[in-house]
This record gives sequence, structure tokens and C-alpha cells, in this order.
Amino acid sequence: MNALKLGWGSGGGVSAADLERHSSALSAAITTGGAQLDPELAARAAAVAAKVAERQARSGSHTVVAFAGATGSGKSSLFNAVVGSDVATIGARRPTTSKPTAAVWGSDPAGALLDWLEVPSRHQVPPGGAESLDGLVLLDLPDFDSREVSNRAEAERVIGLADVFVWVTDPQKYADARLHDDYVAAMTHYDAVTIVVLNQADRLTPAQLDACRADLARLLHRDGLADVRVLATSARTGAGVGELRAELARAVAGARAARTRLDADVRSAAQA
Ligand SMILES: Nc1nc2c(ncn2[C@@H]2O[C@H](COP(=O)(O)OP(=O)(O)OP(=O)(O)O)[C@@H](O)[C@H]2O)c(=O)[nH]1
Ligand SMILES: [Mg+2]
Repeated sequence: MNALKLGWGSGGGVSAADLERHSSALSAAITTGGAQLDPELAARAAAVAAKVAERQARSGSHTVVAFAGATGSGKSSLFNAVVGSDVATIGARRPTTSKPTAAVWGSDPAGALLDWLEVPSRHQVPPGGAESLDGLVLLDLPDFDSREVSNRAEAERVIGLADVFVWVTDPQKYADARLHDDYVAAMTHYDAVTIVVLNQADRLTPAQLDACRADLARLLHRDGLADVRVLATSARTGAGVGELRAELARAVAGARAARTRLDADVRSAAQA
């Protein structure tokens, strides 16, 4: 489908009309291409067009943000720190999380969206907090490098549906191939909805933290993410959690991330 010209401009936000136009163009290309298209690519493109319609029908006002990463990086701990209460289970046994947990900010009902995401474990966050996170649906995922096949499958399934990815890593695992090769480098289309967090910053001296952050930024650049910023956090001390919340507040502002992610899906399917 690489000969298709679907008419994207560069930069700027993706309006609902843009997304609708791009998705319709993709659907039309599948119909026109017919038997000449690679059946696998055509099926993938059809699935993307269906997903756009399904996601938009569920909720245009929410932003689904997933905390994803290796086991023990501190996803659940950081999730609880952002939520402000102990909602997710934290454990010494690896892996701990096997099913996603959701936290929802704001009064808009997110039930239909969470049904679609197949996340039964839901927590409504009470109003308050310095910045507005209304509209945020935050998901704590199982580990994507799990020795439990079902954990990996569940993480991958939800990563396929979330609007914004927060890759949570730590000083020990930040250079792992699983993160860089299987996710970040394979998902450079999604750079506009990608946040990278180096958690467990309290384990490093300030000089070590600077070096680790710079090395991670270098690896992300090599993966193909030109501009991504690395946030340093400690779920243990709370350092950097305010900055992460501010980043999440930016991600939910205007509820644009869902369209940006879906448009990247359409773009990726069209260019395959
Ligand atoms: N020192 C330090 N320890 C942390 C930090 N965040 C989490 N931990 C510890 O790291 C361990 C793993 O934390 P979890 O939050 O369960 O990690 P997870 O990424 O959710 O792990 P899985 O659910 O197995 O994928 C626990 O013992 C936490 O107390 C941190 O910022 N600093
Ligand atoms: Mg966990």
C-alpha cells in the first residue's frame, strides 16, 4: 500500500475530521486494492480502520495512558504515586502484576471505554490535585518481558489500544533490547505519544543519574526517537512524580492524544 497518497501534512494536531478522512482513505484503498493487496497487510489495515471507528465511538474525551515496561521497574509503584493511593499491588515476587488496573480522573463515564479495553479493575480518583488530570485513564500493565506468556500477551494487547505510552525503566534494565528493539524502535511512528521514565532514580548518585539519563537518551535517539525527553522519577521518594503528573496533564489537555495515536496507526498501515 506504499504507493498510496493519503494526504497527510506534517506537524500540528490531528482533528477529528483529519482522522476520519485518513481512515476513510485507508478503507477505500483496501476496497480498491482488492485481491492485489498482500492479504496480511490488507487484514491489518482493515483492523486499524475498524479500531479507529470503535475507539472514537467509545470516548473522544478520554486519554488512555499505559505504564509499560519490564518486571520490577516500578510501574505499579509509580502508578500508585501518581494516583495518590495504593490501588495497584506492588510486590517483591517477580512478576507481580498479571492484569491491568485502571485509574480514572474526572466525572465523564469511562465504563464503555474500559469495557472495550477489557480492563475490569477500575478505580475512580477523587477530585483534587495541583494540575487537572480530568479525562485521564491511567493503566498499570503487566510486564512486557515476562516469563509468564499471558502477562506479555496482555501487555501487548493493551499497548495496541492505548493512546499514550509511558515506558517505565530503571537503572538496571534501561538498555535492554526488549525495550529498545521490540518496542521503542518498532514504534517510532508513535513518537508524539511516547513518554520515557527512568524510575528508581534514588538508587543513583546525582552524577550517576545524569550519566544514566544521557545514555538512555542516546539509546532512544538510536532507536529513532529524536526529541523524547527522559523523566527521572523515584516512586520511593516521590522525586520527579510531580513532573510526571505535569507531563500527563499535558498529554490529556485537549484530548488530542487518542486521535494522534490512531492517526499514526492509519499512517503505519498505509505505508506498510
Ligand atoms: N528504590 C526504589 N525501589 C522501587 C522504586 N519503585 C519501585 N520500587 C521497588 O521495586 C519493586 C518492584 O516494584 P513494582 O512497582 O511492583 O514493579 P512493577 O514494574 O509493577 O513490576 P511487575 O508488576 O512485576 O511488572 C518493589 O519492591 C518496589 O518497592 C523506586 O523508585 N525506588
Ligand atoms: Mg506491577
